[in-house]
Amino acid sequence: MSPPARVCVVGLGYIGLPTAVVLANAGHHVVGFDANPAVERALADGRAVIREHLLDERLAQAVASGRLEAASSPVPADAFILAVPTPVHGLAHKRAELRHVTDAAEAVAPLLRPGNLVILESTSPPGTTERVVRPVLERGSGLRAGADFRLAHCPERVLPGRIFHELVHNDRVIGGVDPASAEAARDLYASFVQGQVFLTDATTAELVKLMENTHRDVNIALSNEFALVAQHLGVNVWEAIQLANRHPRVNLLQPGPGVGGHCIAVDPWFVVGAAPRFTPLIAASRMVNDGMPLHVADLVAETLGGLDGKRVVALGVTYKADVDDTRESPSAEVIEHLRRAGASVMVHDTVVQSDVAVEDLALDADCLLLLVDHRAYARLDPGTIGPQMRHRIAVDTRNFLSLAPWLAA
Ligand code: SAJ
Repeated sequence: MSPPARVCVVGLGYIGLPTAVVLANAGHHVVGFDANPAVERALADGRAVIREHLLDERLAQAVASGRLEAASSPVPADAFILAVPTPVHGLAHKRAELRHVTDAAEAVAPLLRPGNLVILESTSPPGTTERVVRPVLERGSGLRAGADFRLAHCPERVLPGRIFHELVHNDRVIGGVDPASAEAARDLYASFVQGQVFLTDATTAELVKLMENTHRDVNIALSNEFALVAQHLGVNVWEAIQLANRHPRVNLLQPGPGVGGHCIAVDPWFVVGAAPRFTPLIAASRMVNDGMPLHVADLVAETLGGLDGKRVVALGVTYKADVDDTRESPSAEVIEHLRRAGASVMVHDTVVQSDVAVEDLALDADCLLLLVDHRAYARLDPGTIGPQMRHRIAVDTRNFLSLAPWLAA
């Protein structure tokens, strides 16, 4: 598909919208659809409802060029990209919710014509493209995947905050239901991807994506478990990790108050769900990471000598530093534990709300609890915050605040 094509992008979230913009600015004619009408209206006005570095200007450029438009339902196209959410639900062992994927496939199926290409970009359990999307598309179109239309899975690995850079420069893995499907998808991505593109089958591509994020989740769990061990032994885990990482082939990740976001905290469950008998380590790692918010609340309780009636200022509600995404944020769970134990918690987040100053929230507070290492928090001045507080206690779950000035205050 080297010449410009008509592309219909279904799902205009953190991945779909930047992908639609990059495709339009690469010369394709892109029509974007999202189940949320507010997203469609914003796109029609050349605006985004999400925040991402460079998105506003790149989106305005794409809309102004006439190559990116909004639609109230999917439209016929040469290629369809499904970039809809794939959350998990349930309590302990979570299961994939594929409703948005099947809804998107059902909406696209009647529009399919021979020679069309359908790409599932959503991170999905292994087998979703072959066993969920393929039958829905074939049933709804009367066409056969592979023989009549092309079908591939192309996961993304972009880092929020760097999406426009990584969409172009990251290597991509493309998995087709047959080689022709993988090649057709490669031709489309070749119009903007400068990284290397690797072709494989759909299920391998699905598993590759899950392996990338599961690897990270398991390694974060290991560092979180070391944090619990170090605390038990009276060792500074941050110092120990820094020293261990001096080994040329050791790279321990950072402990934290839990693992948030709709990727690292979610994707491992897709692997557990696909092979529960073979994934005790992956499941246990999820449990370790999901146990950190309660551990942080216990740490604050221990430090304050109890939580009832105490005033805590929580800094950071997004799932990680310098992003505005609060989905699956561990901070929310920490705050919930503290409140349930009788503490009153004032919440501040320098990225998602900045109408109140930390100094004001610190008035008569017993504890300052840093949960997210937003860059801006490095500028907090303990000299002005300390005197406001009833007790001068700070709990830093990210080893982020510089120790000397805070200890001095
Ligand atoms: N975290 C730690 N300790 C660490 C690193 C992260 O506690 O050492 C926590 C963060 O605070 C956050 C969570 O883990 O709550 C996830 O953070 P992240 O840095 O992994 O960032 P994500 O989820 O935005 O991006 C990941 C990336 N995947 C990998 O690095 C393998 C990104 O490339 C993926 O595209 C993205 O997931 C995704 O969308 O799948």
